[in-house]
Amino acid sequence: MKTNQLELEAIQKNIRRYVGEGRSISDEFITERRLEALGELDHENDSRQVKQQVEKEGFIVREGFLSQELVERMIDALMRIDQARSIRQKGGIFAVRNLLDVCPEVRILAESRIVRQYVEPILGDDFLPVRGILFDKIPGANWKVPWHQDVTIAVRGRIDVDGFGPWSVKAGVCHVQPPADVLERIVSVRFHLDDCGAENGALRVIAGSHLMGKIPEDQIDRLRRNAIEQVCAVRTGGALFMRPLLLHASSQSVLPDHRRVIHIDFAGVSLPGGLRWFSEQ
Ligand SMILES: O=C(O)CCC(=O)C(=O)O
Repeated sequence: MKTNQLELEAIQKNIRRYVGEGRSISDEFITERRLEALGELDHENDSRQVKQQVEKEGFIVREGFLSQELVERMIDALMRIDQARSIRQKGGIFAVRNLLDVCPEVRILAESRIVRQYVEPILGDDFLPVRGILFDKIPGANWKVPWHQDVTIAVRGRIDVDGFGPWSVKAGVCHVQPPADVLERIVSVRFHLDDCGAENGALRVIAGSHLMGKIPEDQIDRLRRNAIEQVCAVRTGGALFMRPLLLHASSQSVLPDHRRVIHIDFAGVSLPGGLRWFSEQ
């Protein structure tokens, strides 16, 4: 997406309007205006393609989704998060959970028009951002994950409802495995804040595996041995759209740099029996 000139013009227009209205200009304000400007462009054809690939293959990469300026703004915003909220390994931060609640700029991103333009064709017009996580990999706080599907969701509290379980608690937040039809109404968008290739812990995926429902754990290994994996390399500013039921894994990074990804789940379904998504507002 080569939007810089149009983006800048729209931002200038919006900033003049807001200053005229006597509103003050904060970091969050500028981020919001930049995202607003991106959302004023027409992404209809591209978002249709994204929807088709997400349905068929379970994932697609879109490079240049966020401008370099927006990436830098998001990194600054992440650095302002209270350190106590992050998850550490040997002193290094490798994850921040509940990102939609602890970083206002991540919520602004999740609720922006540009993101809506891509998520709405996939989930319909009634959807919510329901979980945000920052994943980083750096020497000292490096990690890998084996082949898996994302089968848990974060909820406000435990209510026993048919088809939901087992339950667990992560970082003080209640998690549960919902039935497959709930997971099928979720799409995850992973915004990349650093270049991420095979050496930098990129996600590896098995295309089409999201169509197999919840795969029993003892079948995952056989399945992925008989399948061809694909590496989802994404450059800084790019976004990976994926279904949570897509089989995926990631290796440790062998580079000395950050590998920061803002992972946001969007759901097009409300939960039954009084259950509520954790980040539902
Ligand atoms: O960011 C990664 O490398 C892996 C994250 C992951 O596996 C997940 O979101 O389930």
